[in-house]
Amino acid sequence: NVVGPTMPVRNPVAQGPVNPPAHTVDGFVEAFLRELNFGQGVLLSRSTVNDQYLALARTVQQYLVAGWLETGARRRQGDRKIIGYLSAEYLLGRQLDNALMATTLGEIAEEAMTQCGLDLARLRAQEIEPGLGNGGLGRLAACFVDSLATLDVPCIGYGIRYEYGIFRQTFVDDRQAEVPDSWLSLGSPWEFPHPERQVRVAFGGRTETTTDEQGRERTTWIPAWDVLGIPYHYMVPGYRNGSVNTLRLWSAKATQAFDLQIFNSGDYAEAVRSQTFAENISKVLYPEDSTPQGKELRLQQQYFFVACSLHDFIENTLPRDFDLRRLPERIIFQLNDTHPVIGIPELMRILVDLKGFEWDEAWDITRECFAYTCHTLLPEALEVWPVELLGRLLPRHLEIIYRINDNFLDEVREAYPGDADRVRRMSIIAEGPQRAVRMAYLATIGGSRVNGVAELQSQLLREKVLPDFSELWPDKFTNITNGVTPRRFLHQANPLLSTLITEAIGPSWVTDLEQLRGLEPYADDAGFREQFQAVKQANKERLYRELRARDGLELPRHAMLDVMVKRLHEYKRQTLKLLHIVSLYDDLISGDVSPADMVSRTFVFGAKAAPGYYMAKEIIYLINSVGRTINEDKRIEGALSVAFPANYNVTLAEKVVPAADLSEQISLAGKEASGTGNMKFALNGALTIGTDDGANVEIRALVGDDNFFLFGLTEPEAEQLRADGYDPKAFYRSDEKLRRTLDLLGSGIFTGGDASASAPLVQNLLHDDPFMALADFRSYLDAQTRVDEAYRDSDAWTRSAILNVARTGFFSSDRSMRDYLDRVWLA
Ligand code: F58
Repeated sequence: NVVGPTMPVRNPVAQGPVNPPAHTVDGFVEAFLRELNFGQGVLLSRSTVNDQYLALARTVQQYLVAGWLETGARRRQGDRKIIGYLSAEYLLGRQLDNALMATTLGEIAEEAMTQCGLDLARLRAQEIEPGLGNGGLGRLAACFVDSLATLDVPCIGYGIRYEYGIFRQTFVDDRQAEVPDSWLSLGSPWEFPHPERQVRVAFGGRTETTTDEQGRERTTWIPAWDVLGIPYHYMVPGYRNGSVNTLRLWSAKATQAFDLQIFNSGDYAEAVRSQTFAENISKVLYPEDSTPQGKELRLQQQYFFVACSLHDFIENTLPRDFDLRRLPERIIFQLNDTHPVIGIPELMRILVDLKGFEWDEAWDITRECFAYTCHTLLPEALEVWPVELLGRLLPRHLEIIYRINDNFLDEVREAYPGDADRVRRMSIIAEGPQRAVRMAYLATIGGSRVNGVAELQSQLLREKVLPDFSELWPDKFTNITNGVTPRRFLHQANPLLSTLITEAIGPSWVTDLEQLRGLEPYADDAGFREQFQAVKQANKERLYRELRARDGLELPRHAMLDVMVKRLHEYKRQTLKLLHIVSLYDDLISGDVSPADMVSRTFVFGAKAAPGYYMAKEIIYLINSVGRTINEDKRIEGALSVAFPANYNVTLAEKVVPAADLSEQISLAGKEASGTGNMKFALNGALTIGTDDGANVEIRALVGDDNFFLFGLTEPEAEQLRADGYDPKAFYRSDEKLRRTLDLLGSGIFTGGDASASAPLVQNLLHDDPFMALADFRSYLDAQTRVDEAYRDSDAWTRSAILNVARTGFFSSDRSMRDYLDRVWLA
């Protein structure tokens, strides 16, 4: 229960880190009890589950810290180039499991907790995951830092320590309601605050230009206000290689807590007004999606974390007298989408205004220090900042952007004499409807490389989004197909499959995922197929237990598990999935198909809608309404059921993905940049029904047409249809099944008899349907019929599932990282 101060302090005066606790159950128990007693200040007998969780987390950290300190020292001594990953989002997921896996402490911790009379699983469940991201983009950043640590590549992940991450989703009367995500409320054992390494970040004010004795113009920025950035460090352990990188997230703090005079006068609210204002900067992650909003604070957030990060690297990470002309040898800042692009003018400001560089030399350095990844194809998702706003918040940066633009447009004029239209098209400054800075253009001009995240998107990026730039600089553009970490999404999330794989091909696939190829012959081995099926069934039951405990959902044990989990967006077409469900329900209640003849399916949805995205919220409402009606209808004898657990997140994904039979990747072709959920499902042996979009294209090429259900318009076909004047009504009129399905959805039977409740979506589909769900409906239904047929032959299905696992090793984020190293960072 209590430990005395018996542990010797090993080398109190040494330079290196002290030794971690012994890698034994006894060593673990002792370290754990010390954390509980001295860290939490409680006895085991009086401790709460939260005390125990916090002590456990700190214990596991003790084993990692030596590697962390040693890695840091090694990095500082060496002169390797560092990857500065700049990302406004990191969707990390729970840390404890990951740390146990990285340190091979899983079994020791389990036994140690048992010896203390505790249940490791219960303590694991106590952790609130840091949801510091919206979806794919934020999760990708988390996968990338995992892979870089595993590859022992020097990387600092820079971002924002939001006090509130992505909102917690609940459903009230089938509609989404958002609750703040107070992930820090019970303590955050994984972070190391460093207030002494605070950085001051300025905003607003004006600039002044003077001429020095040599006749050179020098500009000074006289800001109006400032905030402090406090770094919080997090360990990013590599997989069992002792290497631990750092994630450095910035928290905003007011330069002055309050105005003492005003406070003493009794106006307490006014006394802390400026503090509240400043600290709002890292208060909450903005889940804005449809169009960028919450504008001003968002730009503040972006500049805040980028300014902190650049300062941190140049002043605190580089050796003291480092020659900044050699900066590109030591750092490449990877811009995760346009959110950190303000870093380009910020580095110019540092070099020119603060370090005295000439413009041209500073520009040559800057361009080598940045590279840009674009994660979208939707024009409305490309960030632009009104000139008025940017100039008000960052007057010096706006001047710098103008000068970058002037120089760049001179280059364009020289390359294309007399082509004024091209100059206007390529300008960083959009002239109308309001003057605005196009951040993707700034990133393309100011970076050494631009990449898309899957083959098709990279091609469309060159041809449609940035065609003038790819014509001017064809070599600047490249593709790097996304990947996911096999540690979290296969080894950790799917321990049963992981064991089965290791028994077949040995353990090294975990860091060399192409080895999964070795499973191919097992697809034809009946005994292996049986084991594979048993794993899938066990994973389904694990999910059902979880959904029962977490959401009170009761699901049938034997049904095809048909899963669509991703952000809610019209282009991803959750609506098309809904139409499929309604059409099957129609088959049943009209008597066309008897429940016994239908392949029973359980549909699982997981999706958050951006709070300001009206149509997305209507879609959530209708999924819930349809689901409720179907689940309660006794006539269909449980042939169909729908589960929409609220608050889908990384933690739930780790249970959902391994259980799925069918993965829904049904975006309109040409809209999904890549997708990464699609990769996770295939790697866990789900078959994909999907369009020719994003990384689906590459998944299908690898797994083969026989092991993938393709449907829908291709990107050129969708473009053509749009050009010809897309009329959703025409599809409604000519396809009876579609008509019945939409009529049923709009009839009110799902919405308590109130037809008007489904009208916003139904009318939108009939009259606008911007993502062509009606055009793809027939093809989707046919593909789903093929799915049913395939599923009836469970042996053949399992064979396909195994081949999906065997052939998708390409989608490891380790491979993505090697591609970035080859084509971007060390190119
Ligand atoms: C996603 N973008 C893409 N954005 O949609 C997906 O195809 C891709 O696989 C993934 O990036 C990784 O490359 C994405 O998740 C966001 O979450 C935005 C962040 C900023 C606010 C609006 C949503």
